Amino acid sequence: MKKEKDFHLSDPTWCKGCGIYGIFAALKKAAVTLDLDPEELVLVTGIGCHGRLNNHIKAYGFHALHGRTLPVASGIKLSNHSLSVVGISGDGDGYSIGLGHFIHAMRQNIDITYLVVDNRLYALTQGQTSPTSHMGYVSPSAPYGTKESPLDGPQLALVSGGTFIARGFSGDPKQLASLIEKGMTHRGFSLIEILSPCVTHNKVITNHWFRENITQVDENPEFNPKNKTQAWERLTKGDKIPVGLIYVEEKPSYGKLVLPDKDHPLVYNDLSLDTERFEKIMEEFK
Ligand SMILES: Cc1ncc(C[n+]2csc(CCOP(=O)(O)OP(=O)(O)O)c2C)c(N)n1
Ligand code: SF4
Repeated sequence: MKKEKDFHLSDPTWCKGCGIYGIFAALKKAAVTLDLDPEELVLVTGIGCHGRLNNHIKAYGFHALHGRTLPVASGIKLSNHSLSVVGISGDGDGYSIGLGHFIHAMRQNIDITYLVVDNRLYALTQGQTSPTSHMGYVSPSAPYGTKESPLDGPQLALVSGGTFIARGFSGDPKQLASLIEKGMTHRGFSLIEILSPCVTHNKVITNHWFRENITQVDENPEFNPKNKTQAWERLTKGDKIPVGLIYVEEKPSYGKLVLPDKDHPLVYNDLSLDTERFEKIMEEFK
């Protein structure tokens, strides 16, 4: 059995107190609980402070273009389905430039886990307004205050056909690790949005603010995450931000539907190169 230190490649350099440290801890914990080997895990990240997560975790890593986490993660999973693939985006990366991919990956139900680090701004580029920034947020890109309503990722996921929708908080890495484990065990697309303070640029939505403004979905014993109506009500009613496993549904994943043939080379993972075919293709492009 591996230990968390087996997934620790190097010490991170995020600002002191940054929420991403909690996500770093939770990811390593989830990998240990799932009894993974580093070579069975792939972390695909976008561009942003969150993007440094794969620099410090011992696993395969792919630092994708800004907003392109999901196409890369989907491609890796569909070409080698034995890997555990985790995509990681920021709220800018995932809900702005990468939003089209988010909706399509959701309805395709590709078997990957997607973590969206929601610090409510573009952190790496110095705190500009992002799609989840609150109305009135004064930022370098909105000096008179943000005039747009924020986007809610889990709400969008539910109406886009998401089959596993959860929200965690970087200040509770134990619960977050358990949500990541459940997401990675789910056979289909799993979204885990992670509330995570940016202590350097966000002086309003702080760690304390998140603690004061979240509510646990399982506090209500009547809540059933398999009930879509209840999930929608939980996501849209009330003043507090629901945290926990919000919705889960069993549905065949994209991989199961497109690769039903057990003898298909991708299914038994024979990724050896068919040299003859490859040379023929290359010849056509000469
Ligand atoms: C195509 C493209 N557009 C814009 C940028 C500039 N850029 C780099 S990171 C970033 C936003 C980062 O915000 P987010 O995705 O929320 O990540 P965070 O830094 O908050 O973790 C932007 C706009 C880029 N690298 N590539
Ligand atoms: S700028 Fe914000 S998100 Fe980036 S490392 Fe610092 S605290 Fe974390």
